[in-house]
Amino acid sequence: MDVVATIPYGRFDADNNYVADVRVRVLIHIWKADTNGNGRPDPDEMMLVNYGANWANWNLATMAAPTFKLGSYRGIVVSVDLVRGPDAPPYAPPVPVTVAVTYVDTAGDPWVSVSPSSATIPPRGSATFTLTVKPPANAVPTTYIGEAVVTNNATGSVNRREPHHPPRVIYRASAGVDTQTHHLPSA
Ligand SMILES: [Ca+2]
Ligand SMILES: [Ca+2]
Repeated sequence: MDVVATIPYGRFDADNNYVADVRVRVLIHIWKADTNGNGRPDPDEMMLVNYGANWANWNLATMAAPTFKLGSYRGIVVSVDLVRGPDAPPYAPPVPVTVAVTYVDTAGDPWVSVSPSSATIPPRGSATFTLTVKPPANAVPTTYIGEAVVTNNATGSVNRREPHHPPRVIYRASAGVDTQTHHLPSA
């Protein structure tokens, strides 16, 4: 997840003297719990994940694997503050702030099908799955990246493999222990 907060450059250095008037910072926190029950994330209820605090009219903060880090905590809090610089006027008028949050998640790919969709693999056995990719005729000609996700129904473990061009995933299981390897042979 990326968060970018921006203010107009004219508010950052209105007189162009290279001394900042007002700058913007951006912070990402995890709100662990509403300990005092007031419905709001208070400072002592949050832990800092990342921040951007450069002397600029915009800042970026990133958070990797936000869903995993959030876990069962209360929420993710994105906050922006305006900081008076050394050249700040006595009264700083309201400053418009633009905040853009970009979050990329995985989703099923309708272009890809797998056959068979599941298999029972005996100890020390293997199974072969064939992935078929059918991009539509109007697909934008660029590089697409996907991954094959193999879920072990017995252990619940999930293994991911990025299928660059090999069309097959071979799934091997050892008896009783979760030591499967997923071999991706060359196409
Ligand atoms: Ca200035
Ligand atoms: Ca609270």
